[in-house]
Amino acid sequence: MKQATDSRLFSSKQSLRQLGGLFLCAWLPLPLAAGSFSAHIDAAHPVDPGIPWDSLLFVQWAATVVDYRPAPGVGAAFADPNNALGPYTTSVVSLGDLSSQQIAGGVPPGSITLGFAQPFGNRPGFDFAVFENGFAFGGGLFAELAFVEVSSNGTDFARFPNISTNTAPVAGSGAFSGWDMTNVHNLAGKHQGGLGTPFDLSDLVLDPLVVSG
Ligand SMILES: [Ca+2]
Ligand SMILES: [Ca+2]
Repeated sequence: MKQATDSRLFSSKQSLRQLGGLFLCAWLPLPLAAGSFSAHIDAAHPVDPGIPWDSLLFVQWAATVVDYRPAPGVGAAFADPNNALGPYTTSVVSLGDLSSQQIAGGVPPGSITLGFAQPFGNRPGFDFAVFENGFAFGGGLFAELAFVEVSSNGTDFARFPNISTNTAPVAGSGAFSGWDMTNVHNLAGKHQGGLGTPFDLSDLVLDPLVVSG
């Protein structure tokens, strides 16, 4: 992969609630670090730190909506894909949720594809970040996670290798089910709102699509 001009997000099976403008403001203690990766509030982790939206590291934001295909049932108030463009705000666009029946029935998850004005390639360190509006809850994150894919030609998309070893919410996290993000890597949405999840195109150097040019 020489350049990444588009990035595409897919809502995942771990999406628990429809993405929306729900925000809580609460002080919560630092969660116990159980896994190898950053917690949802960790902006200093050596592997995958959340990056504050106002960091000077950011040199451009997504500029164009190439494609937007929400899962069925997304209300009009959350279906404006232009909310994904430009600097981070609390305005959101939803990719939607699938029920277990829909997943079993093969209904595709929601997706959005965004383009950048200045194509970029793999440089030292992280190359871009994705923001979601998850919030801390019960020692974990009320999380809506997404696969992330990139493309240099707009047709072939390489998916970042990713992992979540969670099998259950943080014990006792309550109604919104906080999840332990130290067990999650390379899935968009693993950091709380305002912190972007970083991605390094180096993770894709062995992807067959990249190897084949
Ligand atoms: Ca959300
Ligand atoms: Ca890089």
